[in-house]
Amino acid sequence: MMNPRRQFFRGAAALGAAVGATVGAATVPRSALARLPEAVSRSGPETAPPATPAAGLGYTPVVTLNGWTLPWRMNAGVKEFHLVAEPVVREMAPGFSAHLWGYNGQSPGPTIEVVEGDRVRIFVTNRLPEHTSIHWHGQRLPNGMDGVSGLTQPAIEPGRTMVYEFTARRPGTFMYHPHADEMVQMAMGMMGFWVTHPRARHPLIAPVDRDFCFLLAAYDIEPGSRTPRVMTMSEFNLWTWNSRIYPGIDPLVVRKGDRVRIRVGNLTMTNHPIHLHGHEFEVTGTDGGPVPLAARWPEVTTDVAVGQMRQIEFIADEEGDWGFHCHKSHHTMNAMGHSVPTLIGVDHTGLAARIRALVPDYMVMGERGMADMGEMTMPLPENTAPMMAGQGPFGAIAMGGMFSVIKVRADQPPGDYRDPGWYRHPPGSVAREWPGEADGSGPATSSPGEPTRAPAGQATPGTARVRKPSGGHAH
Ligand SMILES: [Cu+2]
Repeated sequence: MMNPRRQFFRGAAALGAAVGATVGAATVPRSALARLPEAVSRSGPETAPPATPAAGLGYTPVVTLNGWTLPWRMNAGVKEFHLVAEPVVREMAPGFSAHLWGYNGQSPGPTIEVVEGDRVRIFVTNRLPEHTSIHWHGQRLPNGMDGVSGLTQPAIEPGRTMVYEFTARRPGTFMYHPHADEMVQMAMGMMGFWVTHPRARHPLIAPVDRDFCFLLAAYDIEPGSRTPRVMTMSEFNLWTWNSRIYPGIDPLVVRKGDRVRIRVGNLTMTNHPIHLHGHEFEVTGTDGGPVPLAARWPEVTTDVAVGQMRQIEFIADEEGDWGFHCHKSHHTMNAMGHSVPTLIGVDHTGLAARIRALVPDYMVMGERGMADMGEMTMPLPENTAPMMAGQGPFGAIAMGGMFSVIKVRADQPPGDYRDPGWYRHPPGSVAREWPGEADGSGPATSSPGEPTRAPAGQATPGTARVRKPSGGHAH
């Protein structure tokens, strides 16, 4: 839940309290800490609705999937933020929490949302056991504000606060992350989103009705444990959006006809082809800026390479519950051992019982494929994510990792992000079981619009039956 002190924070903003800290990636004296903007913290993984109503803002506020936007205060025309780098507990899915590092109580950290031309001052307090820094990925800024420890600034030592200040010069989609002991700190979940909205109508940045953002992050957490292995380079077992795994990732709820923007940044060590069902989208921008109109084309999948950001846009004009996921099939699964042998087609008859006499919990997995895993409730170690999970209206969804659902509803009120529940399909619009014999013979009856009956006994495997427009049929 949002910290109730936030209300106080907003009140304090009106007072315009002066901050006496030294500016310029310099250490803030301890005496000045009392006057820093309050470090607002948040513990829950729920998706926070926009903090401010869109009216009067001049832009549609971004919604951070299973995350939130960092409040700021105005101080003599400067937007002031306070980030705290610290150890956090992140619930990745119900029943499974990880010990990560992040910002202000969460991994990823809160989204920083500003407007083109804003003067921005960000205080960064380090409560980690080692030094850190923050790099503002993609921003135009003075070199000394780029956040590369050792190269452009001294590292922020534990217990110290440093301050960054620059003007958000170009509108777009950005992120922030440490540039100090990066391998460890990003493997532990230190990252956050940054959105700069255009100040006025922009020829390449369309107004949208919904604007979502999330970061791709990968973790290697052994089943039953809580802390990521930081040395892992390729064998990750948790593929997350904003450090959440399906079914822990909230749906993206939109109103039919909305123009929807989704911003995605990749801080894993591999690429992720992000795929949308039921609609075509265009890539309208990257962390390099808006894409020229002549360089946009329709897609249903776009690859987000390592260290890249993509913003996609589409008109949500088809009602329903539409899958939205990484197309690498191993990235829509949760923790499992990669050493599980492929057993499809292997006859296990009688084998399990014989092994169970020696190993009581032994279960045979995978001889009919692995879909059974979605329905199986085998004994798991405490604090372990199910490998594939998620119950839908028709049964097990059997997905994990980088998967969510875009819920398009005609009756979803504008600006309402609450989950409307599962889609209620119009009668006759759901794939249905073929009523005939499983061996390929026809159904008992036929009618217009229904599959045509084949005379009993005439169908042979491999025979194609063609139904002509006249309603007759041929063999
Ligand atoms: Cu992927």
